[in-house]
Amino acid sequence: MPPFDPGGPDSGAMKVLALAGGVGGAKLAAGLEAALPGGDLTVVVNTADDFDLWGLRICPDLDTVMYTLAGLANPETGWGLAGETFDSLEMLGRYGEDTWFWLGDRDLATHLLRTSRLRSGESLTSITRDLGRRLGVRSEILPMSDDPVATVLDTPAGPLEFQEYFVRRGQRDEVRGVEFRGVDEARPTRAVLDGIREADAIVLCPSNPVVSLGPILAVPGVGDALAASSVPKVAVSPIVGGRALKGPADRMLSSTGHESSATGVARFYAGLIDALIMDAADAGEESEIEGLDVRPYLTDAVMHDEPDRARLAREVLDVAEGLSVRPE
Ligand code: FO1
Repeated sequence: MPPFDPGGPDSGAMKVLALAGGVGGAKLAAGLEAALPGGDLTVVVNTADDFDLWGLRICPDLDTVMYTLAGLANPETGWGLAGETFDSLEMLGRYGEDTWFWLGDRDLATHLLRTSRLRSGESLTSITRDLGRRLGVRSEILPMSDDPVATVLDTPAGPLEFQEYFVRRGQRDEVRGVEFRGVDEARPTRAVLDGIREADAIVLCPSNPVVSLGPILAVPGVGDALAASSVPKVAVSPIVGGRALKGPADRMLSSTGHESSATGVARFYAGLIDALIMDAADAGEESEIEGLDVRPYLTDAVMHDEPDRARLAREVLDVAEGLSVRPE
């Protein structure tokens, strides 16, 4: 890709819809928010990692995006809150509970309130919007559906629920297959469909294609609405030099029959995306990606800090704008 031109067209006026999972998605969403004026970014978030613990509904990806956009995220882990304490968890341990999932004291407030409001019949969309607003988040954060979906992984140790696999067992099991339990019955929300319809550009954040963006695309009506949209669709590869930037996406792509490479990511999203932003480490794969009818753009796709997020986000918007003025 030619060097980014900060004097290019003004992307500040665009309405962008981003699809995101957890930490990687949240980082690019933060960059996109910085590059767009308030109200112009909608982030549709994976909820198939959600689960119940001690009667509380935990939505890790929604919270990771919300805390990140609120400037409250733990900078070391990317999930949870900065400066968090774990006294409640320690007390649960004293009662003999298995404290494998690190719920912080302040984070618990989010789960308590969300669970209580869900039990009173409020939708996850409405609760998420309100919590985000209360934390001062400018963008719209939307769950992919208000209906529960659960990722269950087929492994040699048997079927594992996502957090069981990811946190409790430290991603050590080989994933042979993936099921999004409940997805066929999950309904798309009006908010997500409106967001897709109103977007000037759609961004697939550098999240795990199989278990983070896969569930969003599998919600009946959502994948179709995204495919039917004629606006530019740009994905950012979470695979750099054949390896996942974070988490098990590389191993999971390979073990589920895909390729752990930028080309593998392009093939995963082929037919949906117009362009793939990939790291310069993957130079040499461009012609294969072009053969999939996906335009490759090489850049530094690793986000170490906030300036990296903002730079990558501006490059994404620049590519989307370039595609929207492209003659047919
Ligand atoms: N990830 C971990 O690796 N270990 C944890 O103990 C953990 C706790 C946790 C608590 C709240 C929250 O919102 C997220 C948390 N995560 C933890 C992250 C999360 O489970 C995963 O990053 C995502 O589900 C994958 O996107």
